[in-house]
Amino acid sequence: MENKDSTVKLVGFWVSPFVQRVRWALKLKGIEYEYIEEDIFNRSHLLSELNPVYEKVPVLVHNGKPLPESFIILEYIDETWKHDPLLPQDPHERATDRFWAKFAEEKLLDAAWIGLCSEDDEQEGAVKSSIEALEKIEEKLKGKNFFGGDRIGYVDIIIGWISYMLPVWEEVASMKIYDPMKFPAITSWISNFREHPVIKEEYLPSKDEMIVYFQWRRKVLKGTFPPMWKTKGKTATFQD
Ligand SMILES: N[C@@H](CCC(=O)N[C@@H](CS)C(=O)NCC(=O)O)C(=O)O
Repeated sequence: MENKDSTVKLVGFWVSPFVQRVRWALKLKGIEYEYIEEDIFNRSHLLSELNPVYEKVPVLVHNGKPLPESFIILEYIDETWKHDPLLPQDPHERATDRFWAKFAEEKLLDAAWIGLCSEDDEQEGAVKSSIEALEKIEEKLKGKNFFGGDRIGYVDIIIGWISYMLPVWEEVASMKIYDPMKFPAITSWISNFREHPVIKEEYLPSKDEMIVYFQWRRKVLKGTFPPMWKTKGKTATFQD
């Protein structure tokens, strides 16, 4: 367990799926930490100091040393507190997990976010692309409780947002990406993930608050992205 002299702080934003990953990882490892809420629309000096390159949350601060970017933070947590590993030990399996995490981020999260913030053809393209990504994830999850098998791990945490945030984006933007009939493996993964004793206990933003927040984000961001389907797949990212 956590060394008494070590301090862990997490700078976050209540509705960020990237911050949520770090919360889950810390909880799965049983690491105590101080949570510091940041107003990302009125950034503090603290965030600019801790993450001068991107000025985004999450930032993990371990013994005074800051680290940004959810993927990197998750790996750092796994390497620092080795019990209850998130990534497999075998190098090829580790690399494969990283592949799926990257795939899900670039092909699903980014596309679904564009879907949330667009309409008409642009939204249609984003929805199509998101469904194609879900099809690949469905194949990968077939016959398994979690991504890596029976234990929850790195990829589950990375794609965990699908289990509670994707339905909100769909509702807010009147789009349909996830169909439980078409994606039975993802459906059972969602229930395994949400019912996991540690995940179940961790904070999640309420659905009502997410709806209000994302309605506002959609309104502000609609039409502000460059047409993604004309830029060779280079997409705008969450919170751009
Ligand atoms: N790739 C980053 C994305 C982090 C990110 O986009 N964070 C958003 C909150 S959801 C943010 O801090 N936005 C503030 C801004 O863009 O100024 C990660 O995985 O940590």
